[in-house]
Amino acid sequence: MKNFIVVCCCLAFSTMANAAEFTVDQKDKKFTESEMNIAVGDTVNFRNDDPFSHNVYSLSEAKSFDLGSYPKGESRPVTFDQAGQIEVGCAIHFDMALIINVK
Ligand SMILES: [Cu+2]
Repeated sequence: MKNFIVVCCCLAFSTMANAAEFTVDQKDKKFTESEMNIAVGDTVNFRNDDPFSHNVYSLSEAKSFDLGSYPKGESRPVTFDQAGQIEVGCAIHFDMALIINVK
């Protein structure tokens, strides 16, 4: 029973250690990446690097979210917990687009 508990703790720790964190800037009314590939459990920080507000949202089935609007210098994270293709946009600037492939 003691060994069983030790193994479980190691598994939980390695899963957390494998999760990666990325940052995508919003600069000149564009996402600094147009497409990115990440793994289930990874987090993307969306940072506004323009001198005006941006929004970040997605209506995709694998991850639907709305981070609201926020000003320059602010960053908000999203953890992607399900595999799929996620289309990310800005509700203020309709031609801003980013595809995230979660595998
Ligand atoms: Cu925008």
